[in-house]
Amino acid sequence: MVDVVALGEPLIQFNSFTLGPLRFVNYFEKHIAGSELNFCIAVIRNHLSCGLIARVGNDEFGRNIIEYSRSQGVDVSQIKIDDSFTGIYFVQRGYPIPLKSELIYYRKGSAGSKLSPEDVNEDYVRTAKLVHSTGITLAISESAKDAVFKAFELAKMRSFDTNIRPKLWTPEKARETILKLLGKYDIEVLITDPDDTKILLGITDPDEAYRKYKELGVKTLLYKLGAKGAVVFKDNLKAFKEAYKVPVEDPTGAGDAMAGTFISLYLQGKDLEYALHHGIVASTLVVMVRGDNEMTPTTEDAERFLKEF
Ligand code: ADP
Ligand code: CKP
Ligand code: MG
Ligand code: MG
Repeated sequence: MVDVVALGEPLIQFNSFTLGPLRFVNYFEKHIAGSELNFCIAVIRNHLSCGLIARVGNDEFGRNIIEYSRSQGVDVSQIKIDDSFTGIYFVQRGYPIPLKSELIYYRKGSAGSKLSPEDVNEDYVRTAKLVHSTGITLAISESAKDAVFKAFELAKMRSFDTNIRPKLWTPEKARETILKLLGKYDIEVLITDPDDTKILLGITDPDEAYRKYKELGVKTLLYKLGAKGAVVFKDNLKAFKEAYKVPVEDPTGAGDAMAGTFISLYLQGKDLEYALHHGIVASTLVVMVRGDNEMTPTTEDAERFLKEF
């Protein structure tokens, strides 16, 4: 039994050691990532337990993901070994947009994309406080999408990060599928941003977005504004926190660190501002390095950051 369950595809990340187009990059640094795994690690750093429902390949990378996840405290009992290969991707940094990264995936047909409803253990999901997934899992395959719907059906409470990846599906398909999910299930915390909201609702204004998402059954909205910071809404409460100005090495994974940190503290009954501030701290540390989850702080380390920085 775990506090939080996440469903998604863990991936091997090859992060460019130097900036620029991949064809000129000679060295890559390996990291373990994937949005929902990053999220789980952030939940755990904030002292709740978390398990990942996923598949990895029967290969060295699959074993690497399981061993790394276990070493970070993730409950790996629901990670299955599949005969397909483990998905990988490369991170191209700082080109053509300075301070931004581009993800180049080699994941079509991967073990992770074979995730299916039969992988969703009913007791495991039912007993968790909250079930989390993202638009990435909805996009990678029909069976993975069905797994998310099944888990959300069984869940006591749900959080969802829209994470629309234009390389994985069209905006039309993303809108149709995500709106179907939001229409069907009440979402305790929705994590999204203006780009995704433009695709989903045709608007970007945070207050207007909250009104519309609320009509769809969203209770709390965590609205990320990239280098500007983030804003959170719940009932009549609204809190904004500016991002910190720090050197950016690779922003990949910042949203997941923020989401997992926020949810973990939210579930522990911390107030919105406390959870938001800790989410901002986690994402700040993550953008400063290559790798999506190594820098995600514990609650105590984030408190030190807030006092001393
Ligand atoms: P995602 O990684 O999901 O795309 P964002 O890009 O909105 O999410 O980033 C999430 C959080 O990470 C932001 O709210 C902010 O706190 C932090 N962040 C992102 N980009 C920067 C940046 N360039 N400088 C400082 N903080 C950043
Ligand atoms: O939205 P974020 O930058 O926080 O997400 C990053 C993750 O799963 C990254 O680990 C990558 O593997 C992915 O999103 C993805 O599939 O794009
Ligand atoms: Mg971003
Ligand atoms: Mg994101």
